[in-house]
Amino acid sequence: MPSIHVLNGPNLNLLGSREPAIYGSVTLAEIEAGLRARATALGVDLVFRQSNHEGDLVTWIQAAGAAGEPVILNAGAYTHTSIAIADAIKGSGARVIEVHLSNVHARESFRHKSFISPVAEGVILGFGPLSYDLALEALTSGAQRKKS
Ligand code: CA2
Repeated sequence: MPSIHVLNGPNLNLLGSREPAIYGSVTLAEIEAGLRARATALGVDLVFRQSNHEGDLVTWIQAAGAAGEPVILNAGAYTHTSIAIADAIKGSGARVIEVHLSNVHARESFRHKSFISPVAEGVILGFGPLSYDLALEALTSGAQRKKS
């Protein structure tokens, strides 16, 4: 069964506990459970991970790229800072859909910059947990990879 890697960056483990006005009240475990149910129905295996450490995300992206398996990536605040994550995507050839719970463009200007968007296949943001579901849909609907 093919695997889809769902990788979550720093502080996403705090979802549901603080800042509900921005991120809602759903926990990361609840996002995982909902996504797993959808994935099972679609016949795909999910590898769902979260780390507060940039290097973990780099390692996981490299591994997904080497395995030829796609990634749904919410890199959290590393989105706005991490050349290392962008390099891992580009260098490993990983197919990546960038997701965000919030509409980062409606927030502080430092969140408007993404180092990931230029190396991602697509970006889905602002739909809360549904952003993850839409990314899964994009990866499983037969949408063609855009060559860059
Ligand atoms: O909207 C998103 O999904 C973000 O990737 C979430 C990140 C933020 O830094 C990005 O700009 C946009 C933050 C992760 C969650 O942070 C929390 C902090 C406190 C309480 C709950 C979540």
